Amino acid sequence: MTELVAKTSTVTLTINDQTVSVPKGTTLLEGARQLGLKIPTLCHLKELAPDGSCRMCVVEVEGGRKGGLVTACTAQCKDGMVIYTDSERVHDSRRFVLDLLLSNHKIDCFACVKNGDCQLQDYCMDYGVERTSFTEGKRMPCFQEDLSSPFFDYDPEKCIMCRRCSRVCQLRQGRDVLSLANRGFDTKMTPSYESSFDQSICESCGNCVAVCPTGALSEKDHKYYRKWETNRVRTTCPHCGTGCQMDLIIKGNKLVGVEPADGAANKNLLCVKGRFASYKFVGAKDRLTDPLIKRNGVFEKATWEEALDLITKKFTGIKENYGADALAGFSCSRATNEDNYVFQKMVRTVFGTNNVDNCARVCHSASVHGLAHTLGSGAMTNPIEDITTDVDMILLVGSNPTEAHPVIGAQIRQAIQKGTKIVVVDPRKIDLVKDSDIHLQIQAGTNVAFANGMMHVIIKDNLMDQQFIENKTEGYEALKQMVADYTPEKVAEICHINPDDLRQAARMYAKAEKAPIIYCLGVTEHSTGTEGVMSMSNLAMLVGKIGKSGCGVNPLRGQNNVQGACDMGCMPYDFPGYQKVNQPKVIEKFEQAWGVSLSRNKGMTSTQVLPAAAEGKVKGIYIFGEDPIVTDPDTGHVRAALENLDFLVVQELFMTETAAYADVVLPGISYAEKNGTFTNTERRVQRVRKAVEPMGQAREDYEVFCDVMTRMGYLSQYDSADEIMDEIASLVPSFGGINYARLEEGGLQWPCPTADSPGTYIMHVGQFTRGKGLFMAIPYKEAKELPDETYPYLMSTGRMLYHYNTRAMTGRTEGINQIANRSYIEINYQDAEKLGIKEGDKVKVSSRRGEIETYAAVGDRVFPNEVFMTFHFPDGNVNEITNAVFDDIAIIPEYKVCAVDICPV
Ligand SMILES: Nc1nc2c(c(=O)[nH]1)N[C@H]1C(S)=C(S)[C@@H](COP(=O)(O)OP(=O)(O)OC[C@H]3O[C@@H](n4cnc5c(=O)[nH]c(N)nc54)[C@H](O)[C@@H]3O)O[C@H]1N2
Ligand SMILES: Nc1nc2c(c(=O)[nH]1)N[C@H]1C(S)=C(S)[C@@H](COP(=O)(O)OP(=O)(O)OC[C@H]3O[C@@H](n4cnc5c(=O)[nH]c(N)nc54)[C@H](O)[C@@H]3O)O[C@H]1N2
Ligand code: SF4
Ligand code: SF4
Ligand code: SF4
Ligand SMILES: [Mo]
Repeated sequence: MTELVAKTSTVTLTINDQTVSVPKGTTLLEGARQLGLKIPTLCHLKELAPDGSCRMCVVEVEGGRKGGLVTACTAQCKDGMVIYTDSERVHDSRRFVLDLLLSNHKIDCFACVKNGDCQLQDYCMDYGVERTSFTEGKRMPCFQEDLSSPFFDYDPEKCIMCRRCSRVCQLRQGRDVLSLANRGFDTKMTPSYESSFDQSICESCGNCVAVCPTGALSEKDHKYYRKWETNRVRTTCPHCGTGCQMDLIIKGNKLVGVEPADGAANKNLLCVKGRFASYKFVGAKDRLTDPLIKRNGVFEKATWEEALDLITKKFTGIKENYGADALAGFSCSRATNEDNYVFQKMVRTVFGTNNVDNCARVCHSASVHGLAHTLGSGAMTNPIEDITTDVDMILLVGSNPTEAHPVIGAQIRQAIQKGTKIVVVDPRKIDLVKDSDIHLQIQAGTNVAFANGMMHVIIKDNLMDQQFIENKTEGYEALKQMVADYTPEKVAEICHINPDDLRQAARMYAKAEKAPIIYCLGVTEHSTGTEGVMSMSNLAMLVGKIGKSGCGVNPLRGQNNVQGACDMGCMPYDFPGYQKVNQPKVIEKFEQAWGVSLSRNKGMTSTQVLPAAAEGKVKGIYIFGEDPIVTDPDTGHVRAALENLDFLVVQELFMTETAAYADVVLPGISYAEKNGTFTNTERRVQRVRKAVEPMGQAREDYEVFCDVMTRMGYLSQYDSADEIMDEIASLVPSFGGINYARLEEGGLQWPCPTADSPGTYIMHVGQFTRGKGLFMAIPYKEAKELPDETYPYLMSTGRMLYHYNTRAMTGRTEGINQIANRSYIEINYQDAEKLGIKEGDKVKVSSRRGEIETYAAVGDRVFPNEVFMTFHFPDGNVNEITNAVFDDIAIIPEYKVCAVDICPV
């Protein structure tokens, strides 16, 4: 039987006198490439079905019909075929194609930014086509250039109509901005309705530009370099947790551009931030280049010696006078695993406290705690590819991936195009709503009620997976009793949705074979965040959709390396690898490995450290790459905390608002200036590679921590980042098989316990990490601050596509600011009318914490009586007015609900 399968599933043929066996269904193009033969293509894209329109890839089939020439991208390999890829006839045909293309191409190579970086030019050289022979009747069209995008230019006269751009935009980015307009000689590739890019729905991802084989679409910054003057370095995007792979383009010691690479998570796609906002900030003029010491309220340049001596003296003094727990460290989820590992080691070994945390606290700490409690691991269960390929439906809860994880968003759009159904659970009409089958526009803060309602319907309709529940879980009876109360009618009232929509969504999810839950901060950033997360795992376990392909509970982690910062133990309760600080065996293990005695005290979360500082219990904080003045809730309380400290150190790329409060500011270095690894949302550890030298006196972040450790009496030194990874692997069982040599071949998904482990694609297969999956019966609780007469609007906060968190990086990319440069508040038409507010009007938004001014964005994206703001902009920073109340378990702030009032200014 197996032999038969083997026989029928491969075919053997001859290509250029070489014999090759390939799986049935392989195209001639793929078959030839397997032999290392290069066949030219202009319209082909490996991720999409063959187009066969440019005819550059023709090859000769011996004895074939139509003169024996076929397009290699569409023709399949057959047994006994004899193929020639470089015969005279093939060359003649290709020359004819190029000749025709040139007849319609503005041959202006000297003035073209893509000179030397152009496939058309390369092929013309290869095939000896210097000019077109179609001089008679040659068309010289006068199409206008479109320079309206802040990031790229379009010159239609260089377009060869290969349709790569429009196919990528439609079928991969899911946007459909570009199409061919007009007919005959007037045919033109153009943004919809012959408008310009800036007037279209273009998202500036640049994925069309990346595939354009000519100078028709080119990056604006390509003006500043010629391909032959540059080097490229493969690395990982420094923005969101998708973990896209990309190449930095380097000229001299300067980054001049980024191009997408074929990574597991992105497969040659990037979003606007990776593509256009990842390089300019690195060489920004206002990068910190020297240590700074504040003297009489003014920062003065200092030597590393002076700065490190002062830090040592102050921190040692605080420790001696007030005890180790008067010190704390906030680590940087933007920095590498290696930096984060050494940072928490510094806090634990020389500060002597477990007061170490990272921005996951204000982000997905609820996922880390909630999923670890119910499943045994707080990480995303299934990989991105698995939950966006061939799944029947997606349950998307409180996640706006087309803006916050755009390359995942694009893959979800691709899935929808191929027939995947999607239920969007979000208080706002996010972009994916228009493609959704059901939109449950629940009121922010009601996730638990929504999930209980879903489970009520599933149990009532007997759609649960009884066998899975019995064999693999515990706690079901209590859950069943609890959700019995949550009738669709009751839930509909709490969530302000239609009960039938809820019924339909529940049935759709339960009946689907493959259906992942994908969720994000709409679930976690609540005073009931951990409960919301556990409600997601309840739901998935009830229908047995976990530990299986195309299913699972999938928190999309936010920052590029927030998964890593947690994995590396930058959390008060966990050593690296989630090994618990409260377990004596674990402490002993780390004491032995690190050769010091370690604190047995429970550490504080960053959200507990700040109030403790305000009370004078915490006296010294070391902040590594975070900006809590901008990003923590209720800025007033953060200010009070930082002002009350005896000593604050901030290690940063820029003079941030938080750095302004520091006593010592140390210059750190960015992802492009260091070697290391980031771990993306799907647990994939990927390399970050040094592309340029740091500026001024700035040094490796981990080296600075080592110096502090050494000065505080614990000798510490690493020669390189890979040495740190080896130490991590020796202490963290799930990293046991990870090292830089293996990472050269691509990323590895932890758990990867041994050198021969391929890593773990899907978690909880067969058995939960915890043993049995735990159902938690969770009743719905209201958010802590709801609208009332004084503050009648429910405000939620979150993100937009173009800016990233504090804008430390995106704000230093001019094109991004051209598109979005001021804060805004999304408000419903009805409310705007009631308040006499028009689009773009300046408004005052106030809460119990304070007031800010911003501009109205009037529409129907939000529900009446609800408003939404982003926290990206320095004008009208919304965290001046958000509510610093917390979830009891993860101590995560309720960024997603507070009560405000609005009035015109
Ligand atoms: N462009 C961009 N991308 C980013 C970032 C960025 O700043 N800019 N930041 C990164 C980071 S750190 C993170 S953590 C991620 C966050 O990524 P997301 O969580 O996707 O982003 P948010 O906009 O904060 O919130 C997501 C959605 O939750 C909805 N929501 C609010 N309250 C509720 C609720 O109670 N229930 C439900 N079901 N939905 C609710 C909001 O309407 C919003 O559409 O993005 C990462 N990616
Ligand atoms: N209202 C509201 N507020 C929110 C949220 C919300 O939804 N609503 N979301 C919250 C969430 S999810 C998050 S994650 C936080 C994010 O909050 P933050 O972590 O404070 O925000 P970032 O802009 O990511 O700041 C990272 C800083 O690290 C620096 N940096 C980057 N790389 C390096 C490096 O390699 N070395 C050094 N030394 N520094 C580096 C950058 O210059 C930048 O200033 O914001 C939270 N705040
Ligand atoms: S930049 Fe992206 S969204 Fe805009 S046209 Fe190109 S592929 Fe489409
Ligand atoms: S703009 Fe570029 S990618 Fe698009 S059809 Fe023209 S040549 Fe092809
Ligand atoms: S999706 Fe995220 S990781 Fe990918 S390019 Fe955009 S910001 Fe970078
Ligand atoms: Mo985040």
